[in-house]
Amino acid sequence: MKLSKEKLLELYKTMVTIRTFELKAIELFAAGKFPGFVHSYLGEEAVATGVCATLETKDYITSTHRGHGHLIAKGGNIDLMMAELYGKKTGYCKGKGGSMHIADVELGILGANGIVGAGMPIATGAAFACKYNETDAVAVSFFGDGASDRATFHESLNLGSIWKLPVVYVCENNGWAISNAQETHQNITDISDRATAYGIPGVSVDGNDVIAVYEAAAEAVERARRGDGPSLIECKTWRHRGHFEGDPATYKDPKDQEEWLSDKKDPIPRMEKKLLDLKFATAEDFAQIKAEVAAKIHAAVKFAESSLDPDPAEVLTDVYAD
Ligand SMILES: Cc1ncc(C[n+]2csc(CCOP(=O)(O)OP(=O)(O)O)c2C)c(N)n1
Repeated sequence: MKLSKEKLLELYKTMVTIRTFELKAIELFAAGKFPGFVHSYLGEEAVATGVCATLETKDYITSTHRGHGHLIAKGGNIDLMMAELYGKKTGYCKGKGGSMHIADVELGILGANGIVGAGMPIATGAAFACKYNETDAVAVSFFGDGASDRATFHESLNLGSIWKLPVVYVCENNGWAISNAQETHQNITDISDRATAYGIPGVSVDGNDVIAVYEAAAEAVERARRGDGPSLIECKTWRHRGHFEGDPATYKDPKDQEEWLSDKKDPIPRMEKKLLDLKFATAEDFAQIKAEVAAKIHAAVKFAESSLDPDPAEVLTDVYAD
């Protein structure tokens, strides 16, 4: 598959947007600017970017507790996400949800989720609705290596496969489930092997190579859209930070950490090298893209900081269905 220069630059810009948003969120959270939790997606940008670039607005995604990158890659509104982190009235959930509950149903973003593994049945249900209503939309579920041990994973893949649903299960294997290394919680190396048990295609890709992720996702999405059922894609990656902001991640071997953060492995310098080699961009182009993105994130912080707090009288509004 040959990707155009424009598409490759778009992938690069999306990864830079996620990284810049996350770096700013980390900085603001450490400065005590907003409450709650931040589970940073730093280092995993290529996964959300590569997968969502194969999707259309009508398609659905379910996200995780580490969800800012998924929302950005699916075209979510950065101002509303930042305002939600700040707990402001203008935020995606009117300030009541915070980082782990952001959704944008119009854009097919069915929600971040604080419950590990909860997105997979939701995506499976969305895919069932797509098939039942005879739309050609597909659903994608993002989840971690830890979540792939949950019953929800196995039940979803079983139902998805038996009903041939248009769904793609994307495992973001960042090597860790909190402080548990993959080899301490599962007796396999490739999580994609689990696809065999459900009779669906399973593939493991370099999750820090946005093009490899895009290509695997494009094939799986096409398969789902033409009615041939689900696929499992494992993207092998690494989270740069601790499990959440505040976790010193002393369980990581410093050598591994150094290697994964090096220009050879980090998805963004890797993409820069690719673009330079192809002569699709120069160092000045990267600087310009980064400046544009920084201005956008700066504007989002301004929007959030100048927004009103929610009215305490509305504390129960939107909490219960009528
Ligand atoms: C059902 C459930 N069990 C446990 C937790 C506590 N918990 C939060 S994140 C996490 C680890 C998730 O690991 P993984 O699925 O690999 O995702 P990652 O954090 O690496 O992105 C756990 C156990 C939870 N939120 N929900």
